[in-house]
Amino acid sequence: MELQGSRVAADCRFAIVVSRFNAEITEGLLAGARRALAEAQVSDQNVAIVRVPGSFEIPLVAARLADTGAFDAVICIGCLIKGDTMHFEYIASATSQGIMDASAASGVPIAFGVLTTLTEEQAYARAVDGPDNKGREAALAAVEMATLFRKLLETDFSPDAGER
Ligand code: DLZ
Repeated sequence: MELQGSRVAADCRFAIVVSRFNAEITEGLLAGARRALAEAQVSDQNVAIVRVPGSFEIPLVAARLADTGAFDAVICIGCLIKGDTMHFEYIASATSQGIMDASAASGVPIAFGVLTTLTEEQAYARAVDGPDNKGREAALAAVEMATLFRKLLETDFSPDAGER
């Protein structure tokens, strides 16, 4: 048996958590994510967008949204740019671990669209319209995982399932 998700998620529901910190970049990532969802035939009414102050706040809100059971997947969007202090390291580590923990605890796929770059130029290059947009990549992963999870729910994995 081989299983994988699909590129079309017309009947799936998604939540996008977007950080306002570095908003010029996160809005570009959000636009990329929304375009990818539209290409996957996800209607706007099946997409909830929730804004938070910074990346550090993303995991808690992603966990809350996942726990509602209303969404097939959650997409996290943020932008951390390395500064002169240790802030970057702490927030990047807490955010990525928190998102992973939220996904594991809820059982809901949560895609990681949080940039962690050394410079602003690197961040802008990953937020422009096109195939390299990391919000787009996160949304495509969310579509694939959401549709895969639907298939996993419907699949009978018992050893004699094929004989029925
Ligand atoms: C404080 C802070 C700093 C220094 N840098 C960033 C950043 O590059 N990207 C980002 O998303 N958020 C940053 N923040 C804000 C924190 O994520 C958080 O919102 C605050 O520490 C308040 O909890």
